[in-house]
Amino acid sequence: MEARIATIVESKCNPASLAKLKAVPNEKLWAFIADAIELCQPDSVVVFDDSDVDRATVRQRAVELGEENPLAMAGHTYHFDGPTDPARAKDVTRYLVPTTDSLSKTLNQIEREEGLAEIRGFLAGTMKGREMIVRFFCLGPVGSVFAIPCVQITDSYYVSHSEDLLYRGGFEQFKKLGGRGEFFRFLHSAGRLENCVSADTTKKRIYIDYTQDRIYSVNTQYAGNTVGLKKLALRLAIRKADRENWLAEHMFIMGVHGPAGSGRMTYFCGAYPSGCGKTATAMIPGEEIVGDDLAYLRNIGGQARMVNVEEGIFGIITDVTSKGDPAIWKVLTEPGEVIFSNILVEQGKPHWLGMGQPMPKQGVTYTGPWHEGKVDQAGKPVSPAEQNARYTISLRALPNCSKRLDDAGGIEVGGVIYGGRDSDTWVPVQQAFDWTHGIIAYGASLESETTATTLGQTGVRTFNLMSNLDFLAIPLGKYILNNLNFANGLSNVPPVFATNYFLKKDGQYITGMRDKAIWVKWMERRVHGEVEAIPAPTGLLPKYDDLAPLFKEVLGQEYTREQYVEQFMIRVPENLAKLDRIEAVYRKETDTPPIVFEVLNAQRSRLEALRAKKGDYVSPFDL
Ligand code: SPV
Ligand code: MN
Repeated sequence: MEARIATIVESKCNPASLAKLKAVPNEKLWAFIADAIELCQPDSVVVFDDSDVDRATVRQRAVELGEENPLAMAGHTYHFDGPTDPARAKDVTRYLVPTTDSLSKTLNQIEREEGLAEIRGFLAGTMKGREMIVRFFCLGPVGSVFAIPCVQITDSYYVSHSEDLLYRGGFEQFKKLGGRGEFFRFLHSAGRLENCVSADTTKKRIYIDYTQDRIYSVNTQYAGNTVGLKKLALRLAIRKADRENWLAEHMFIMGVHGPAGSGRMTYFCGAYPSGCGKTATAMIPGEEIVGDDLAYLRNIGGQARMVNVEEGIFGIITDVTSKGDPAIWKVLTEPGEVIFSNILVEQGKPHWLGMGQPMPKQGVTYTGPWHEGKVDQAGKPVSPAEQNARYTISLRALPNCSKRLDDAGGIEVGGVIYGGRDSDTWVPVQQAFDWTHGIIAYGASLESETTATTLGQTGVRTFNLMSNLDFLAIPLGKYILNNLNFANGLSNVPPVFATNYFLKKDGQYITGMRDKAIWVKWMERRVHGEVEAIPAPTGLLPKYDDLAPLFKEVLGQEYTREQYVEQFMIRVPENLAKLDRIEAVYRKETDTPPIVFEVLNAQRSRLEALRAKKGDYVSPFDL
C-alpha cells in the first residue's frame, strides 16, 4: 500500500474499522477511500461489514441522526427526501466524457474535466463534522459469474440502510478480491442538511465517470439518485455488458407454474416502462417473484440464464391496496423491516395516495406539516403524500419470494416479455416470430401512454426502448445490437412476448385487472409448445379455445368469444401509426442498425397486405 494513502485512511478510522479495511488490502479500494477523505473531509470513517451487528448499527444510526424516524409498527421507519428531491433528477445526471471519446448526442453529458471540477467542487468539505460510511455490496448473487462487487461511500445512514435491504452483502467477496480493480465505486454526500434533508438542491448533481467505473452524487437523498447499486450501477453495467456480450436490463424476473400436477415452473423476465404493470406482473397471485426491477442475463453453456441484481424492492407505494396487492400490503402493515419514504405520517402511521382508505385530516409529509385544504404560495392544493412515495423491503419478507433468488448459476430464461401501455394498438398478449422480431418490434418499440395521474396531456405516447432509455450509457443502436447478438450462440433462444394491459373501448378498459394471470399462463404453455398460435402481422396470437379454459381454471370466469374478438382484433391503422412513430425515432439516430428498419418495414408490409384483404380491423377468427 502506498504510504501516503495508508496514512490518510488510518488517520480517520477507529481500530475496528481499520481492521476491516486491512482485511481488504486492495490498492484501488484504499485509493478511492483516501481520495474521498481528502475531498469530503469527514471527521471519521466508519467501515461496516455484512454482520447482523453492523447492519443493526446502521439502522440505529439512521434513526439517531434523524434521517429516519420510527413508526408505531415494530421495525418500520420513514424517511423524507425534502420538497424538491422526491424523484430521479434526469436533468443533472450526466456522463463525464473525455475529449478523446464521444457518446450518443441524446445522452446527457459534460466534458469530463469540467464535470469533475464541478461535482468535486460541490463535494469538497461536505462531510466536515460527519461520519463517512464505507460499505461493501454485491450486484447479483455473491460468488456467481454474474456478481459485480461494489463499494459505496456515503454520509447517509438512510442510503446505507436502504442498501442493506436491497443488496447482498459484499464484504466477504471484497476480502477475496486480491489486487483486482474490477469493482464499481460510488461516492455520495447528501450535502448541507436543513431539517435532515439536502438543502442545496440547486447544486444537486449525479455524474458518471464511466472511465473509472465511478459515480459521484451530491446534494440529494432520493434513493434513485443516491443508492449507487440501483440506477447508477445500471449505467455502468450496461457498458460492461456491452463489452462482455451479456445484458443488463431494467427487468423483473418471475416464475409461472405450469399445468396443475406438472410440477413445472417457467421463468420470465420482463421490461415495462413505469406505469405499465411491471411490479403487478412480478407479483401475480399464485406465482413466484424473483425480482421487480433489475436483471442480468448471460449465455452460460449455450443457455440464457438470469439473476436478480437485487434482493429487495424499492417500490412505488401509491395505489398499493389490501385487495390489489395483498402480499405487499401484508409486509407494509405487519412488524418487520420497512422504510417508507415521502408518505404522510399521522400518529405513527403511514398513509399514501390511493391506499383505499381516507387520508387523515392532518399529518406530516415530505413537504412539511400538512392539513386538509392546505395550499401553497400559488394557491395550489398541497398533496398529503408524494405520487412517487415508496417502500423499501427485503424480497425475502414476501411469502411469494422464489427459493431460486440466490441461484449462483442463474435461472434459465423461459421467455422475455416487453410490456407497453396503449389504449388502442397492441393486443393484450402476443409472441414474436423470432428473437430479432421481438427485440425490434416489441422491445425497441416500447411506448407508454400518459394517463390522468401524470402531469400534462393524457394519451401522449412516450418512447422508452426496453424501458431502459433513462439508463442507456451507450448509443441506442449499439444497445440494440448487443440485445440482438445475445441470441447468437444460444442453443435454445427464448421466445419473446409483448403485453398490453390497457386497451380501452369508449374510455373503459376492456381487459380485467387480473387478466394478466391468464396471459402469463398462455406464455408459459407457449414456451413448452403446448398450445398453438395464430399468425398475425404483428406476431403470434393466442387461440380462443386455449384462453377460455384458462380463464375458467385460474380466475373462475367465463371468457366470451366477443371479449376475445374485441381484445385480440388486429387494429391496422393504429399499428401503422405506431410504426411511423418508432421509425421516426430511429431515423433521427445516426447509428441505427439497418435491421431495425427491415423488421419494421416487414411488419408494415404485413399490416398493409392484411388491410388490402380484410380491412382496417380484423378479428383473429378471420386471420
Ligand atoms: C424506477 O424509476 O424505475 C425505479 C425507481 O425503479 S428509481 O430508483 O428511482 O429508479
Ligand atoms: Mn426501475
